[in-house]
Amino acid sequence: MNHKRVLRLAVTVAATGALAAGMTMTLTSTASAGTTLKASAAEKGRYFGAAVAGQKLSDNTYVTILNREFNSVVAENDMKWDATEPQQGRFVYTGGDRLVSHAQANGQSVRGHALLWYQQQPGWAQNMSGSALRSAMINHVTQVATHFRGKIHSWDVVNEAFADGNSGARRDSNLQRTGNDWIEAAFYAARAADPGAKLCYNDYNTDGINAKSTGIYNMVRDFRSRGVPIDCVGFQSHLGTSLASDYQANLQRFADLGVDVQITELDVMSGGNQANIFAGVTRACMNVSRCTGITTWGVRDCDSWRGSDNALLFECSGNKKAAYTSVLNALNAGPGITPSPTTPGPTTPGPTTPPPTTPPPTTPPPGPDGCTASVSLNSWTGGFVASVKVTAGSAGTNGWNVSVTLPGGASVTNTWSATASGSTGTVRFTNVNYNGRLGAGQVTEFGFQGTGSAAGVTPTCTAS
Ligand code: G2I
Repeated sequence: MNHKRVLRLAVTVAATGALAAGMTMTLTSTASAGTTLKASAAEKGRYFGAAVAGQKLSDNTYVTILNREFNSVVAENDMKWDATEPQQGRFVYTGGDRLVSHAQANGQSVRGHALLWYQQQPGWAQNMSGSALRSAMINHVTQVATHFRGKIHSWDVVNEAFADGNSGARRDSNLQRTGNDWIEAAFYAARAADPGAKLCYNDYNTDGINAKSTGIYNMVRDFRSRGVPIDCVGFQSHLGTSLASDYQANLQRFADLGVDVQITELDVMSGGNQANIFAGVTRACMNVSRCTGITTWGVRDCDSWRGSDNALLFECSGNKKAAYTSVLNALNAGPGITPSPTTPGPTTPGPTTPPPTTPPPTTPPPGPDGCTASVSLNSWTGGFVASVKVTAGSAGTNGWNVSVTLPGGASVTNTWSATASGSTGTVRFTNVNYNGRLGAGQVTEFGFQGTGSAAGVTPTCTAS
């Protein structure tokens, strides 16, 4: 307890100093004191994830770290094309379903990886071309995204479609040879199959402003301008011994196109700079308000595809490495995602409730300004997907409800990260178990899909 009081005092002093220095700053942008990666990321409105190899889910040391530190998971291999459709039209979801169950039991969200990729295709697809391959690949996207519908936070719809080097062009592959529009066709198919999932393009060697990242940037800009349904870009960030000085600027230029960005497969060569590079990547993500989460590609060094590079945050024994501490500190020091403009962050000293990962012994009263909600709509003729941001007021929340009144003829058909009561007229959405407890100014998101039009809906948030 004393320890917490000291930390709060330190936060107050830091905030006062910054205000005195004339900076625009809210309490959400001061230091916090999470003690796990997931708690510290969540305090800043982000997730912290790991790639999971299905066979490791029976390893106790591995699972203990996974559940203690990570609130997002992605299948390292189990949702790829060769794993999910080994023979054409025969779908196998054993590994993917096992990971989703693990995630749901442990309050973790799931990234889907990857619907289409030139590697790890089943043999039958490798041997296909032309219109037969085009229909097989779109069917694959539709079937897999439909199977996991409502369970995936973000899908890597297309992985690694750009060439390395200076061309900035598409990579040659059997997929590319079906026609340059294969990527947008895949995004449209994924949106139709799972309208609630964020749809991402994911690639490597995009760790800064370079020819390859610029090629991708131009594609994303084109997609946004033509309404192709892309919501996010993943930066794998398999890194060596240095970090490009424009790493953050590169994330920011994509964010400025109106997409979220995520660090999706982070690992870093060991050596003198490892901890600094991990911290630099984390800081860059925290400094970009649309950078919604970081995933490391594995849990411990010995789980990594990079073998002797010792590229991750934990030793095989489970011990935390220096890089772990540097990431945790960077998460704690980073700004939170800025609350929406209608919700100025509190400028007075901190929350009197403990941070969200430490359940308070008694239920604190609802905060003076409860919570606020804002909605962003993705609409088409006859339907819509609504993403709702819930921002806690200065006392945080133990739970929340958001009500929306839909126009006549509109109806909610699907909800994620919240529970809906009712489907027409006034519909009330209540937090699920892992996103009800929010720290002061913290943001969480849920969504719903519907038929009809939701134009003009205004959400009302109530905290408990
Ligand atoms: O290559 C690193 C990553 C680059 N970005 C996309 C990711 O999907 C990719 O992950 C790696 C996995 O970490 C490896 O585990 O993708 C590799 C495939 O290209 C995965 O390796 C494969 C082996 O090639 C297979 O022989 C093996 O059966 O892992 C399989 C399962 O252990």
